[in-house]
Amino acid sequence: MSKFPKDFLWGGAVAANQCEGAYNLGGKGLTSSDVTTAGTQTNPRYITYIDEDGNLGKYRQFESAPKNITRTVIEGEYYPSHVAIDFYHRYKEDIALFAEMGFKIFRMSIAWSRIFPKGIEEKPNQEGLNYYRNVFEELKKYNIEPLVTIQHYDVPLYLDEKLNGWNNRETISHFDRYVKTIFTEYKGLVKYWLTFNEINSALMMKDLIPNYPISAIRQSLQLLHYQFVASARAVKIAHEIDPNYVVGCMIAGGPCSYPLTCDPQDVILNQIKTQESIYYSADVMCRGEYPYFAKRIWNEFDFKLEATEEDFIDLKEGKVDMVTFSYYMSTCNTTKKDVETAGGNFSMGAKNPHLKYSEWGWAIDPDGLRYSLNEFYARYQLPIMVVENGLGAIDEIDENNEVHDNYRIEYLREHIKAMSEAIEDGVNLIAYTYWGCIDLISASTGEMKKRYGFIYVDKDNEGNGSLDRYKKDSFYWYKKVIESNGKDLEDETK
Ligand code: BGP
Repeated sequence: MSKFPKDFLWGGAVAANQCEGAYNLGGKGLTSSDVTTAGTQTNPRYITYIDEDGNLGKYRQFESAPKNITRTVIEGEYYPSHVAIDFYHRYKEDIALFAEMGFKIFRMSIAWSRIFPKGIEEKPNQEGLNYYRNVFEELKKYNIEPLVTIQHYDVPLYLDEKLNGWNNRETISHFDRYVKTIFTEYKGLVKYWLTFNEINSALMMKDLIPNYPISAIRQSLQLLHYQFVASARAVKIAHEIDPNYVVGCMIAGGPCSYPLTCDPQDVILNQIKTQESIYYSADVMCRGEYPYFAKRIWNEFDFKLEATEEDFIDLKEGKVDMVTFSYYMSTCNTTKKDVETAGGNFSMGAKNPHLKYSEWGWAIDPDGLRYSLNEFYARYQLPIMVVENGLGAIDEIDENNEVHDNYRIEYLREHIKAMSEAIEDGVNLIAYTYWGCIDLISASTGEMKKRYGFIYVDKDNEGNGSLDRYKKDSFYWYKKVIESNGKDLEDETK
């Protein structure tokens, strides 16, 4: 007997800036991704700009920008988002492949700058609205439910440059207009929405970047407040427009970091880190108010929150309907010095001697997924979706255009088992969208070589390739998993 409920939503996930391409077509405005070059596992990505005197330059992503510059596209540089995997033109072919696997749900994002090219216009861009309508209608043809992220690391560049993006309270009103537009436009076509992708990642940068300035931490805390308010307002607007809309928060990583040792100091540190990186954000969005430990965090960074009475009312009235999160790995915290550290998209932490690591150094920990599901459910008692999980690996395509990715099948099988255990534990898990169900651009490195997909896309790190699609072994395997509702996890390719 399958442990998964019969209406469990199996599917996959992508994001606009990592798959669409067509960065300047259909009236779309530039976004921050469009001025970010490709990196590798060892080389950083750069952001390109022009300064006041007309000189062109670039600075490392996540580092502070030079003064008086305008971010811009520079000829001769390679920007992976510009063509990506050209989902913009090939969505019909790709959706047909998802349907062949039996997807019930497909997570994608809307690029804000396709709807409002600069972010600040009064009227939306009709071509952008039409594009997503066509995609949703195509999904509907196959009874695939869209799950739409409203902002997936993709702010209109103009709004970011001129208004200072989410550092400015004014951005909330532009976001209000954006969400009102899409909630009205796509009523009846979309049911599930996520406001901000990995909203809590803003607070993880300080552990990722050495010597991260305290002023940047304060800035992140304020920026997060504006996003919390914008998200809560979006929940309210959604419910006013259609009471059937289900809106979720999207948290990076589960609450599954471990103390490296049983030294109480490590345990306390681990608790503090989990509060800071996960619950600070998730509590506001699920419970409608800042948690009791928020003041300690604010005091630690000597931070004074700029907030209005109305903000707190919005937070209270705009609690999310479900919890969703991305889960790739667990981490370890310790007060000990000189420990080996691990890789990861955000929180790296100490290396766990009990776990194996991916080619990119990310811990592989299916039990951590079961643990996270239980922790989230115990705390919020809301329906849960795992909206990102997957293995980024180097795939080899052979002369028959086959990819034997049994390592991916292995990864996935263990994580599906963990989810089924969590369901048996009593967790109300309703959906699973595997990240990068079709190969796409890596968010952290900008590479193509780091592949997650069930579908291989012929393209390399430099942007060469036919963009043709090929089914990997995992494609057939996942199809069987969906058909059997998570019961048949055997790998016959072995
Ligand atoms: C998450 C992002 C995704 C995605 C994923 C995998 O943090 O929400 O956009 O890319 O990580 O990371 P990467 O692409 O760096 O392998």
